[in-house]
Amino acid sequence: MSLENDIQEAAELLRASRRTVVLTGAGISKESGVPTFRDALDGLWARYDPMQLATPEAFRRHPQLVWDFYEYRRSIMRPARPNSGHLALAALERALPEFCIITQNVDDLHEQAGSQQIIRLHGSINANKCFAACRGEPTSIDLHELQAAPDARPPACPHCGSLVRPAVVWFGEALPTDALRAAIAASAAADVMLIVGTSGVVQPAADLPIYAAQQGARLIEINPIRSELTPLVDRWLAGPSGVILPQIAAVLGIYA
Ligand code: BV8
Repeated sequence: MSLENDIQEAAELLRASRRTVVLTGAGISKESGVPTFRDALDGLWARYDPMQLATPEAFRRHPQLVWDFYEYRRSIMRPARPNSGHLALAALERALPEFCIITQNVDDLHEQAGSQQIIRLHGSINANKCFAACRGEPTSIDLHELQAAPDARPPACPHCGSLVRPAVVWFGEALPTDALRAAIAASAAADVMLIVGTSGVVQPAADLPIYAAQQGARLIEINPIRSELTPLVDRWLAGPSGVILPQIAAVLGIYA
């Protein structure tokens, strides 16, 4: 089937869908200039594997290196703006009956694009918390409120003196219970799941399409290349989400 026919069919499935869920990964932010998790990072960070840095063990062992890694990624994300893929999803949410995004991403481009119903599986790179969770999990820390040594890398928790860390879910850490529970429930109730820009490698997010398919949902993947999830889906639309999502929305007469 041609890509044009697949886009038409995807639009028809969305038009008929009462409950639509979108699982997004780093690929949807690629056209905003945010490298995906598996893109080789450039400069100083080219020789590091994010998988080795995004862990509590790495932070315990090399707190300044891991803190600097996140400051580097924050510096890349700061100027990034939503691309036409993010904007198309926000427009689809406004037009379709029940619509939510489950994101693996730690950037805030879905929020910037105007999406409202967002389940964040892996936290936010723009937030920070106490590594010791001294006032419960999460003990959120606003860097602007730090009096003592705000430029320390990493800063110290103003309550207990422990290290401040990015409020993201590292490998080996449990996902937020409420978010994972909501994501599983939304996936199991969906008529259609769009799977956008994810390699489908990271668990337990990669299981969500299985929950959807088990309850009869139609799965539509948007990714320029095959992923671990492609064998599961009803339709794989091979291309960039910043191009394909607006085309799907346009078939429905929906424009960002
Ligand atoms: C946990 C925050 C348990 C940090 C991230 C089985 C069950 C449970 C766990 C495991 C399991 N097997 C293995 C595990 C452990 C591990 C895991 O999954 N490892 C993998 C590598 C095998 N999982 C965990 O550790 C999770 N925790 O399960 O805990 C537990 C329970 C109780 C108590 C204690 C512990 C935690 C996982 C969360 C990790 N944190 N992010 C940070 O960002 O720094 S995940 C991180 O990687 C990203 O956030 C992102 O979510 C993920 C990368 O995935 P993608 O988003 O898919 O990105 P990727 O680069 O891989 O792919 C991009 C895709 O986009 C590509 O396919 C590309 O083709 C496509 N693309 C490119 N351009 C475009 C495009 N698509 C569309 N348009 C384009 N233009």
